[in-house]
Amino acid sequence: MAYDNDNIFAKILRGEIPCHKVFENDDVIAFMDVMPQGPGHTLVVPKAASRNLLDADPAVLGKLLPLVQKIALAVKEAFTADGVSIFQYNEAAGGQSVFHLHIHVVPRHEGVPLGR
Ligand code: DGP
Repeated sequence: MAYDNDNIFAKILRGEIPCHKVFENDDVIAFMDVMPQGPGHTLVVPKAASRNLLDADPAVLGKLLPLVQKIALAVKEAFTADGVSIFQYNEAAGGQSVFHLHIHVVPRHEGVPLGR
């Protein structure tokens, strides 16, 4: 399926819609999820246009994972978490609702059940 330039994350990347930004460099932006599974739920969003992991440029993916690691470590420390869930969905059938590649980073604490 084709990339839709009017998806909500494309609008955030263009600065048309506000977000609570926690990190930005030339390749990615990271901001807080508006429907968090728990405190500190952060989304890491590559600036390059792709619907999801399935159509992403491997060069983009190569830069993305080290940044996900960096942001996950920062979020884990900021929220004094015991662990971190890192996940993403592909296409509606795979659970995706916003069709611009993004990685969920959710701090987790011992004894607190996972959201979903
Ligand atoms: P999914 O496509 O299923 O991986 O989830 C998309 C996530 O994006 C979901 O957790 C809610 C979040 N979200 C949707 N709209 C907005 C928005 O306008 N701003 C922010 N910060 N997050 C959003």
